[in-house]
Amino acid sequence: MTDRPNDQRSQLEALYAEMEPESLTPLWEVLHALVPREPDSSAVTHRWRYHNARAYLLRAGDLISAEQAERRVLILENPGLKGSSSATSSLYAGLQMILPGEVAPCHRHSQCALRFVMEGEGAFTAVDGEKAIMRPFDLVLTPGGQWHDHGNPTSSPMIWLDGLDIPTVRHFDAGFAEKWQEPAFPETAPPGDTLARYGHNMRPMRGGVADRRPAHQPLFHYPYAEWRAALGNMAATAEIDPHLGHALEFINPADGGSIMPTVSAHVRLIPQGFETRARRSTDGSIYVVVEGGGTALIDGKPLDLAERDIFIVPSWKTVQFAASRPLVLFGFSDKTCQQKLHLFKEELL
Ligand code: 1HN
Repeated sequence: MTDRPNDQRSQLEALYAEMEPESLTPLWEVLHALVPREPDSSAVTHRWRYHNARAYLLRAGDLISAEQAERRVLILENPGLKGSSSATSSLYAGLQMILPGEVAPCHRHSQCALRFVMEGEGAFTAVDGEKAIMRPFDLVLTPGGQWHDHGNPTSSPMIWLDGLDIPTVRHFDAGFAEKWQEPAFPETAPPGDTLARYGHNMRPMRGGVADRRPAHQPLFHYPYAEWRAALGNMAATAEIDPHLGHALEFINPADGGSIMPTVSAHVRLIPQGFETRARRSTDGSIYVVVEGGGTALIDGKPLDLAERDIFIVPSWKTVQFAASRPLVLFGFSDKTCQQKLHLFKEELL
């Protein structure tokens, strides 16, 4: 009687071994893992202390130039996704440093990138030949397919967080990249030109003449001074969302949608003493602590938060924030990409 299952098992194993060279494998051995009852991310909750990462980045700065490295970046690799260069299953994050006088040479690629400035003032990212002069906590985009180079004409190191949709593009095997023939793209417009034209809920009106900027993705600079003022005004006047705190999403002025086709980004302010209600969503997220401090309770485990910490909340893990001081967060995720695929889900607990 007990022979039968063993017999079945050994015959199945023999079948698998014979099929294997022909690249045939049994679904019934993996079905539950392929189609889990609910998301079961390999990504884990993790926090990087900015000052620790910064020290390693400065050491790398003594050893390799931005030009030699092409981009001098320490990847924030999720410990649950080792070897994948991913921070969440769909997004990459890294800390990039550019030292005084350095340039990071011009290139373009299918992948969309955002920069969130951590430290320094006055270096630039040039997008299709127009510089965005960067200040702490500015958000700068280099949308897919747009030429970009970075430079630091100041006397201090400049450090920012890079966020890219690298794992998403890799998933689709749809990425192209090329280098520009010179380190910098020729200047096409004065710094701030696009922000002036597209950054104020308006856009240039033209009688059928195409604009210099791509119609689907014109704006690429969201200065801290502007988003922080908007968030402060909201916190002073609006009723607080019990799950999010005061939260504002960055939008693309071309269509009112997310900042880029694969990436959504937002900022939030959680007042001192406020505790958000538990919430979970399918978009694994990367956060930066911009101001203040407190605790993130992720899947019941407390994570202490200090200024400039960077942390991951994986897909479908419940999260609650408690602010011991007014807590300002920047966060980004693949929410818009999931929404386009009708996959996004959130649960308010
Ligand atoms: C990239 O283009 C930048 O332009 C930074 O600063 C990080 C990581 C992988 C691929 C391209 C940049 C990147 C990247």
